[in-house]
Amino acid sequence: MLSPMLSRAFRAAALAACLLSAAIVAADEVVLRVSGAVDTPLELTRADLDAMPRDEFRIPTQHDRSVMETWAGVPMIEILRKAGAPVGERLRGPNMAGYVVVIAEDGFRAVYALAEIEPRFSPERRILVADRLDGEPLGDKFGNLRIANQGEGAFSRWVRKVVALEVRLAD
Ligand SMILES: Nc1nc2c(c(=O)[nH]1)N[C@H]1C(S)=C(S)[C@@H](COP(=O)(O)O)O[C@H]1N2
Ligand SMILES: [Mo]
Repeated sequence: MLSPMLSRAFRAAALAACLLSAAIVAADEVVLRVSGAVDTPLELTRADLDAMPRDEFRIPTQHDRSVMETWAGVPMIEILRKAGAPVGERLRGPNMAGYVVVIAEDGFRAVYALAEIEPRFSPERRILVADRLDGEPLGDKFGNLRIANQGEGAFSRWVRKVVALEVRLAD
């Protein structure tokens, strides 16, 4: 039998381990699928995203413009390049009808045109597939990934709980 003190310590340690494992998200978990009009469909893990070119920006929060927060992640253009989507020099002619459907775990979807994502067309705009807020993983409210989009007035396309990007050409 454990003494009451030891057993209390044991329970505290077990609880701490449990909380810790919830906070640490597996690096090899697939967090983003990229499909559709791409050369190479992708299944990206957290480690893949960590190894890609990254960017961040500081922006007033949606609900209190006097508070700033920093969103960090992989620019969506980098993910499209890696998948072989028709961006860069290929973004012309019929590919000008190209767009990305951002799909969330809850079924919410939002569309970004390829020309909004491609810096050659939209040098002022920054669209991240963000995985950190103020240096921390996003947590339950935002899911693994959230679109963070600097350069528009509303937050409706800041898709939370992003699980997939589907590249399409309009009919
Ligand atoms: N997955 C998901 N993302 C979403 C939404 C949603 O319903 N589901 N709503 C959007 C809208 S309309 C807004 S205004 C912003 C901000 O939502 P929040 O205030 O709940 O963070 O999230 C956007 N992202
Ligand atoms: Mo909204």
